[in-house]
This record gives sequence, C-alpha cells and structure tokens, in this order.
Amino acid sequence: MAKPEFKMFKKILIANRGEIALRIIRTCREMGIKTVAVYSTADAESLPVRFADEAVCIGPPASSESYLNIPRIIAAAEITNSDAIHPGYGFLSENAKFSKVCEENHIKFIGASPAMIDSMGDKANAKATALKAKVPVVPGSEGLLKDIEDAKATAEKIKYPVMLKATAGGGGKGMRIVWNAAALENAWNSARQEAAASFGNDGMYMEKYVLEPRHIEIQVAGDREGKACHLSERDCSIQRRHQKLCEETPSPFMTEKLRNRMGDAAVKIVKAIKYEGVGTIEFLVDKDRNFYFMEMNTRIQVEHTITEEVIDYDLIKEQILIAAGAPLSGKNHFPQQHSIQCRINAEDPYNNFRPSPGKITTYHVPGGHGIRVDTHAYSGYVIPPNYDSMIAKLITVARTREEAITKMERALGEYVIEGVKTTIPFHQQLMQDKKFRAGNYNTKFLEDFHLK
Ligand code: MV4
Repeated sequence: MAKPEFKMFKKILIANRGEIALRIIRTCREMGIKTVAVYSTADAESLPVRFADEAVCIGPPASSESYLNIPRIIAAAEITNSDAIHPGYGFLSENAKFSKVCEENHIKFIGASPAMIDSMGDKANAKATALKAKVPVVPGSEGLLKDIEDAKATAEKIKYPVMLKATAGGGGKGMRIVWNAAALENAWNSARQEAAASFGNDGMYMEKYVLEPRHIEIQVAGDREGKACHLSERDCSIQRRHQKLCEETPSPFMTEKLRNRMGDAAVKIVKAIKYEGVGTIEFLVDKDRNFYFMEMNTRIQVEHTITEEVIDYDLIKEQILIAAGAPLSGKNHFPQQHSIQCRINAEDPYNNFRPSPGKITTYHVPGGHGIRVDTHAYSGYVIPPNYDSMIAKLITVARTREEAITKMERALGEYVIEGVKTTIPFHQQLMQDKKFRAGNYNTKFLEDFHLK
C-alpha cells in the first residue's frame, strides 16, 4: 500500500473562547501551526486573544452575534487566510450548517461532516444506526412514535416505567419519565410542546426507563481510510441537571471484560458510519452491567483531558492530524493510570449553583506532581455573564484512584479564587463523600447529595 500523504494546515482559526481556545492554541503552537483567535468585545482582554498569533473581533458579547455568527466567523477566516477552523465544544461544534458553509468555502472544518452531524443529531436515527451495527440499545419504539395511540401501545408492550425522548433532544430537554398509563397523555403533550419550542422538531421516541444508570462514555477515533479505535471510557455519572461536574477514568464500575465489550461496540459504530475524527459514544450502564447506546458526540468534549492523562495522548493533536488526512494505527488504548477532573465553575453551590460572574480579585493556581489546570482565568480577570460559567478544569493523575482523590483534595485546598463564588467547596465535599470514595455512584447520586 502506498504511504498515505497529507498536507498539514498552516493556520487554524479557533471558533471558540475560554479554556478550550487556549487548549487548542497550545497544541497548534507545538505543531508549528499558526492560530487565529476570534473574540467578542466581552473577551477583548482574554488570554486566547493574547496568545494566538492573530485575533479578530467578530462582534458584541451576545453569542448569537459573535461565537454563533457563521458569516462573521467565515469572514474572519477569509481575511486571515486560515485553512481550517477548530470549533472546540459547544457553540458551532455540532452545527451541520456551519460544517457545510466551511466546506463550501474550502476551509477544513475540524469536526464531523454536515451529513454525519445531521445523522447523529437525530437521536432516533442514531439509535437505529447503532442497532443496525449490532450494538445494544434500550428496548423501545422502532424509530419515531406516530401518535399518542402508538405511544400507548409501545408502553404497554415494553411495560412502564418508560421514557419519552425528543429525537432532536439531548441534555434532558423534551424528555419525560412516565410511570404509568394514566400519566402518559400529559407527558406526551408537554414533551412535544417543549421539543417543538426548543428544537423546532417535535419528533418523539420511547424507551424502557433504566433505573439508576451510570453514564459511561467511550472515546473513539476514526480516519478516512476506515481505521478506527477506542481510547477507553470516562465515567460521567456525577451530573446535576444534565451538567457534568466531575468525571473520572477508569470508571470505578468498569471491568476488563466490560471495557472490551463496550469498546468493541463503540468501534463497531465508528466503522459502520465511516466516522472520521474523534468522537464519543455515550452509553447507559445498568446495575447488572448491561450497556445501551445512548448518543454519539461528534466533537471534542470538555472531559477529554482525563483520557489524555491516562493514555498519554493529545486528543486535539489527533483531531488535527485526522482532519489533515493522517492515518491511525487502529489499535485501542487502555488506561495506564487514574485521572479525575473537577469542573470549577463561577457558581454558588450553596445557592442552587447560581452563576456568579464578576472580577477575580485573588487567584492562586494549584500545582505539583500529577496536577493539571486547564483555565483561561487569571488574577484580575472579569468573568463575563454572557457565556457558560466554567472557569477552570482541575485534573489529577496518579497510579491509583485513591491517590488521584487525595491529590484532588490537596489541589482543591490550594486553589484560591476570590471575588466570585465557585464550585470548589462542592468538589471538596464530593471528594470526602463515603459513597463517592467507594466508587458507589450513578446518575442519581447528586439528587440526595447536600452541601454542609
Ligand atoms: C435515559 C435514562 C434512563 N432510561 N434513558 C438523560 C439525558 C439524555 N442524554 C438521556 N438521559 C437519560 N436517558 C433511559 N431509557 C436516564 C437518563 C438520565 C441521565 C443519563 C445520563 C446522565 C445523567 C442522567 C440524569 C438523568 C437521567
């Protein structure tokens, strides 16, 4: 076989902000690729703007007029002669139209193709794709429900409790648990209304409700030659209102056998859809270690860091290489250490996690062996109220889970952030929690976790 040739990008525009923009700039610098930061007026003083080779202001603070404004971002790419765009996470990272406009303008989108984004963005369709690839899915409707009668019949067949899910959903929107037949019609009507209002698509499907599941996801990668691999799992069960707060790898619930089965299932999907890039296959795992495909993310995720730490692999570099046409070896990767990430948000954990934007007056970052801090914050930095409230990711890596937790407690104690409220006290209590320390948690864990 001929040695695959590929041409590396000369300049990448980063269509994002905050820590992930900085994260991408760092890898680009190591790869000898020039960078362009785009920014809203709220981010004029931000580190990505200072550290990128070039910076272009694309509009006012509102995301709709800056980080979500496709024409302005494309214009910035054109005037700077950028040959690729990295979208980071959130914003336009899973926007099929943006991927398409990049393609039309001959700018490489470092992410999924428009068809892939559409196909995986429709959850009922993604589920059908998984089923076709012989990957287990939660029993339920075959595709979309036609009407309330169809919903009733499906629920009787699979038995209550069931879950109604919006096909355009994710993140819990347009989703209802239905415990019995009497509650079905109201749930059906309200879920459809919510889905129509949120996504402009009221398509619904139904699943058997899985009690107290764990959320375990598999990191995957595929190249244009059809080679694919997995990079093991991340346990993301510590969530509050569908917002992840703490992630770890390996999952304390994982066994070697389960990892191989879930990894093989994830790779089957990547191969079936000829996926090109890095992605994540999300699974629900029940108490008996049955696992079910839930959704696929076609972007780099916030929690990619912990996989990098235990596998010694730069996932942003891999994304760039794959986008440029470099081949993968096709071999799977397994955790060599244990890593935990705590999301440090400017939120008040004692007040319902209410956002706490404003000026950081004092700032001291933890350090030392096994500590990684991905952040765009600095002393004097003003956290704008316009975007999500994550200001840092505190990551520890150690040989064992116990050591990674001990290190996290030490690092949380060293982290000084004054001027705004943060989630640090929440994480300190989480690290002390008996059930957490025993690895005994699932997606319901935070429902009965209360700050002292
Ligand atoms: C489920 C489920 C139980 N059974 N599906 C939540 C977000 C969406 N992506 C899917 N979700 C769930 N789907 C069945 N059939 C429980 C959840 C769920 C959940 C999943 C992952 C992480 C946190 C969660 C919190 C509540 C509910």
